[in-house]
Amino acid sequence: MLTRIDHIGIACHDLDATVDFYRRAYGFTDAHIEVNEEQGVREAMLKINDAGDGGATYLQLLEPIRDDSPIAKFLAKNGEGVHHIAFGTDKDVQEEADGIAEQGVRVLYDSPRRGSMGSRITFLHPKDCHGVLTELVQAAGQGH
Ligand code: CMX
Ligand code: CO
Repeated sequence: MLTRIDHIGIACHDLDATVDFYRRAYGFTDAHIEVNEEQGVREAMLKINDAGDGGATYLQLLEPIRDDSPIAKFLAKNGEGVHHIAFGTDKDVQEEADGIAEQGVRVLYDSPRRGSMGSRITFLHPKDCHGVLTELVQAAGQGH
């Protein structure tokens, strides 16, 4: 079952400046920064609140580290802004994705990949989700 918003992904040109904006404007100071080579990003997860299922809700700020990455392509086409939404699941993320695929939604990965903070992730095609690129997240240590 999808139990919460795990995060909203936001594409930005300058990660440090964007993190600084969210810190100054809203006081979001709990930031986890990491590089995900496979996804081609340097990213910050800003924690907004804890959630009842042991996970939490974040803003994910994404800066491209390669010109051919999905975030670089998105920025070139649209500029900065909301890139995707991510739902947290309380079960195995592949099992969750298989259930959604039965509704005719294309799942982008054959098997889950590594997301922020040791999570397991997959994506649903935006064209099958009324224009919203949608990520499914199984938080580290959850859903078994
Ligand atoms: N939201 C909504 N629509 C999007 C989109 C987005 N983020 N990205 C692309 N699209 C739309 C485009 O507008 C385009 O529509 P039109 O044909 O009507 O113009 C269509 O999808 C194809 O777009 P494209 O620019 O040609 O891009 P690609 O098909 O090469 O890639 C996608 C799109 C979703 C398959 C690719 O971005 C992807 O694999 N994403 C998953 C991985 C990812 O986004 N990683 C970064 C985040 C990592 C993380 O969250 O941890
Ligand atoms: Co994400």
